[in-house]
Amino acid sequence: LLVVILALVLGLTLGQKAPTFKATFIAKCKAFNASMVHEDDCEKLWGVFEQAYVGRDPCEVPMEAYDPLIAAVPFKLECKRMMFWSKSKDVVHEFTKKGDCFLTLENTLLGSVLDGLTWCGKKGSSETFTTSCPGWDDCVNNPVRSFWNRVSAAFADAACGDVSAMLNGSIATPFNPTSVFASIEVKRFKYPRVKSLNVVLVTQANSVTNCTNASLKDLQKELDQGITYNCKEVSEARLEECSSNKTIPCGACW
Ligand code: N1C
Repeated sequence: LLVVILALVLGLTLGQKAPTFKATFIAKCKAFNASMVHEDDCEKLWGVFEQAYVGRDPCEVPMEAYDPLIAAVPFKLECKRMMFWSKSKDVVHEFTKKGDCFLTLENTLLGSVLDGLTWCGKKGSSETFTTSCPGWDDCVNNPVRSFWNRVSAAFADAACGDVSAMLNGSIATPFNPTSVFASIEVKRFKYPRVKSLNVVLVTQANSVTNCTNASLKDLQKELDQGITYNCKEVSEARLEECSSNKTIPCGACW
């Protein structure tokens, strides 16, 4: 009997049509913060979002196409606790799950709804496609890349005080000029709104990089005059300890 039930459930699950991109967007929007977002707000937001790319050539969507979306969702967050990252997505989100220490873009409505998704439009169509869309590097003005560029710019514009950034110490160039962090976010940090940039360089046993890395010198040169720069090497093991051990207070990990 168990086998039959299992087979039935599995068959049903597999047989189900994948939810449309719109349905995923709305469901993730509603799930984000039920108390903050009204149900019809998510429907409205979808309308503003799809305007950016629907009916357009998927290589001709500039970041400005998302200006109305950004205007519709102002960042109402504590600017002092913002965390940026580059090539360290998994470890940073594992760490911010701990709770109230830091906020990443994925802790905001737009970041959480669109994280992990792919979408594009087509000339002469009013549909949203999720397959055969241009990849990140296939063309500069693709819908996904332009979205992250635009929303990251807005996120960086909202930062204030002491800003943190988790960078990857296991690669030769933790501050890569082509990354969103380097090409968009750092350029938007302005003194005196932003007082300091505190780099957490995540290291592993086989790490190739430390805080003296040449690309981090470039980062310091890029910073608006007046912003204090700090860098600290923190092992991935230590970060994991901090995420799992709730007795380590916020801010005491490094
Ligand atoms: O290019 P990156 O890193 O430097 O971008 C990370 C940087 C962070 O500080 C975020 O604020 O830019 C923001 N950001 C995201 O929050 C984000 N979530 C998911 C940028 N990109 C984001 N993604 C996806 O990760 C996006 O689709 C793109 O492909 C990667 C970029 O990650 P990266 O190169 O490690």
